[in-house]
Amino acid sequence: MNREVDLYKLRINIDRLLERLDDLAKIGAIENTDGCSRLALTDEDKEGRDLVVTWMRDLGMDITIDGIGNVVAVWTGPHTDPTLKPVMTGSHIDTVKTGGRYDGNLGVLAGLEVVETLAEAGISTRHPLAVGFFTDEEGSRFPPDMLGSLVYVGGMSLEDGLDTVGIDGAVLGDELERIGYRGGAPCPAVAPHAFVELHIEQGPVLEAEGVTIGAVESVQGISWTEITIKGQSNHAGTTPMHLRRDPGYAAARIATFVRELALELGGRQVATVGQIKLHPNLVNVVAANATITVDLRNTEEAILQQAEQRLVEFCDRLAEDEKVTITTRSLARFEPVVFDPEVVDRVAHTAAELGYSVKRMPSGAGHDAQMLARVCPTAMIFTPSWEGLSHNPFEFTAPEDLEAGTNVLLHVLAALANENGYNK
Ligand code: HGY
Ligand code: MN
Ligand code: MN
Repeated sequence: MNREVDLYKLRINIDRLLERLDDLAKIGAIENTDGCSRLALTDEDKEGRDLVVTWMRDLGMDITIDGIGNVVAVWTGPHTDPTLKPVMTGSHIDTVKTGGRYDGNLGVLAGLEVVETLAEAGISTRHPLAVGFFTDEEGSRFPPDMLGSLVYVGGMSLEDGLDTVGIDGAVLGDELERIGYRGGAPCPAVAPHAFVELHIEQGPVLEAEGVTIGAVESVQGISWTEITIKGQSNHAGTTPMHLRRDPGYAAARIATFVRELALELGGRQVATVGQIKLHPNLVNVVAANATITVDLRNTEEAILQQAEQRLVEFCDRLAEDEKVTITTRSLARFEPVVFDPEVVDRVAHTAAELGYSVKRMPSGAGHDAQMLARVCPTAMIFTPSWEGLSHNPFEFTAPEDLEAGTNVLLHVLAALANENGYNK
């Protein structure tokens, strides 16, 4: 029996969620901060996976691991129809090297909190509930980002995923084998009934406007390019300026160009140079070569394409002027994604009915939800980020906001899994 009135009054246990967040953050903890470092498929990632799988098992969930290491746990309550497709939530537990404890981790642990809250209340949903974590969402070790969920929905073949070479030369499939998470469940997976991801905003908007919940309507387009510049190594003291073919200088020009380009295009255009490597990287040597990464993003696909084209043209001119050779390699390219309006409405209405302030907004960051949106009705829930900080060990979201986001997740998932629109 589904005691709907009880369901409506149900709220999550924030202390239990905070404790799990704390326990997971201890793995790969970054000294003197609350952050953690668990790059995809490292020993720390394995340890984090093992802990979350243990919690899934303790909740009596049915766990599957697929060929790219995505882990999905399914919960069926006493009155669940196991033949129905699960309503799914989840995110990622891999982090960037200087990560916070909430990015991704909140979405996975909030999913477990929802299951535990329903189970202890003796309330089950018609559709099963699934909680997953996807491999290599960050993509900073093995580009592109959202690699695991991309394979999960069939956007990348399993073989290509496994053959991906990391920035450290490691092969993804070997690392997956090494940590014992190369599973047997098929990729792509059977699409869930719906997918909702809870995530910190990782930006300044909700905090600046004093809003508790973001009803995320879309994710902006992403373009990652690795640019390799080859010049001529030479003596820093003896080489006249007009004889130099200096990749270090060329890399610096690209970095300033993309900043100026973003400011010129305006709107939501952003541009980031996150990585610059010089070789031999010595104080008295004109570099032989340089590698630089450029991350361009925009909510408008056409403008993102314009930005990419301007970068190509700039590099062509620069190569000629500086007598260097410039080659580029795309590391990630995803068009903007619009979430399912009905699910977004459900997030917004649920937040309001629970008494939280809510704002409809786009996501600046990439998320696994943008891949699940290819195969089922999908949306996201945001909670505020302190000072908009993320991909930074000092990332923080207040407990009351974590609680609010997880309560919204509980009731959105329950409504979708009961299809009774009880809180439409
Ligand atoms: O790059 C991103 O937006 C995400 O953190 N992977
Ligand atoms: Mn994330
Ligand atoms: Mn991230």
